[in-house]
Amino acid sequence: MELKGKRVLVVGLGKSGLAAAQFLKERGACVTVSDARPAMLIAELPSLLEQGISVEAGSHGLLTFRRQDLIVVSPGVPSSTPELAQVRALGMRIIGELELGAQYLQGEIIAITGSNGKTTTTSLVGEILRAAGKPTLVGGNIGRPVTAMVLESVELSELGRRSGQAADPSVAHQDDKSTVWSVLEVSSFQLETIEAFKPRIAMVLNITPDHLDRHGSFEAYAAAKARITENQTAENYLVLNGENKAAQMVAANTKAQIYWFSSRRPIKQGVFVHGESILFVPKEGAVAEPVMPVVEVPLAGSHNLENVLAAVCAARLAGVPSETIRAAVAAFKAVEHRLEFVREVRGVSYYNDSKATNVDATEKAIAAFDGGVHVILGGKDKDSDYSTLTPLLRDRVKTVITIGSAAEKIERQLAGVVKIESAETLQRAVARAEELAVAGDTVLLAPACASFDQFANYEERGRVFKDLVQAL
Ligand code: UMA
Repeated sequence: MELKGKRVLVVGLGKSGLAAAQFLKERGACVTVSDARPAMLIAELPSLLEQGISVEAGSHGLLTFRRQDLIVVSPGVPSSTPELAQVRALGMRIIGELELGAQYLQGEIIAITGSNGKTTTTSLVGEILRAAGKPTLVGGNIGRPVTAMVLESVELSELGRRSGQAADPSVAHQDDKSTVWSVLEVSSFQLETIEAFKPRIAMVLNITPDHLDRHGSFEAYAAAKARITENQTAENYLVLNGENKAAQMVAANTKAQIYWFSSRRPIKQGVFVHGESILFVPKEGAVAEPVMPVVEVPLAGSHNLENVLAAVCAARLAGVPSETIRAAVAAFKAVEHRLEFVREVRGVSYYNDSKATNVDATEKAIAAFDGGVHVILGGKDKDSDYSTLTPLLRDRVKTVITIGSAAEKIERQLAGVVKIESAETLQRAVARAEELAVAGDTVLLAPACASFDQFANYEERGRVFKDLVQAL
């Protein structure tokens, strides 16, 4: 893509917008950024202006949008934003930050999407590839914009070339020690605005209801996720969860080679659990290779076992030997805010799963414990149906403690199912949980909601929870 001299508008000035604006500027584009926030809230304003980047703040102006050759949107900006809808109707080119960055990344891409488990799986795949000695970068929705990864991918790739490890250029897709691997966590928001994004290995871990407020329907949300394979060809791989209906449906629309993973039954090509072992079948009809014993998986919960199976599959497809995978998985530590053990206080265990920002994730978090759970639910509602938690709450939960703006809806939908207490704030919720819990119980922050009503993001919510628990 030729950027020199092009007028490019970046919409949204969070992490992605900032990285994209700087990336575009470095490549000679004439860059404007537009953010709905008032100028006084944009800390980077002086430095942007100093770099010669124009800034529109406080609202989006249609004229600014119309004046461009290209528009790059941040993931959090809905495509229904009126100014975007209007210039799209005029035929203007609109891409996301992921698409922009991915066009310039060197080497191969492993892209991981799913409603839950993306971050853990992305981190784990990254760790395994690093353990195998492959030049590896990890980014995307996990927190590092793709445009911010490009420079490092170019440098790593040149380093490999100079050290004489380059592959024979006449052989397509030949992997070698110098191939840079970018492991990207990708969200439905990012996939909505791709054009040519083409991962060597794409993975759909699961698709369950989330972000319905943004996508409008589950079908639209699933369709956005399915775009991960849209540009893949027969040399590429698509790794799918054999036990998740919506993920299975992605198989109908791909040209890539499909690999399945399953924790419940043997499958013909991919990774599955058989007895006490994790096995990989490299090709339909081939003998299953043992990768590692299940007991060596260090993460709690059956959902995490699925994440491990998916990561094993991607790593084998990227050419990592089983012994390396086994050692890297066994050494892997739970990612912060994902069913993270915080502390035991008077026999009560406290877990931080602040990343459980939807009902399905909360369901999985609760299911990781046998019973005696006091769960903190609430935050900003995303048009979710909390009543689907009913059987699990009856089975394993002693108390639901609600916080945030979704509290009333949660209390209404779960009335009569289990004891519910309203705490409003996380601080009061932790204090109340401490009073209610007895030795052997678990206090779990797994809110099933976004955090934005009371916190900057789920990370801040998780850190506040951990601080409160440490102070008990
Ligand atoms: N904004 C506008 N106009 C709008 C909407 C927003 O100008 O109509 C502005 C806001 O005022 C703000 C900026 O856009 O200044 C925020 O942009 P953003 O929401 O895209 O946030 P970033 O900081 O760029 O973070 C994004 C991802 N955020 C979202 O998808 C909401 C981060 O994922 C990601 O880590 C980061 O890019 C780097 O790739 C977060 C997330 O919550 C963790 N993701 C969702 C999830 O995991 O469920 C998808």
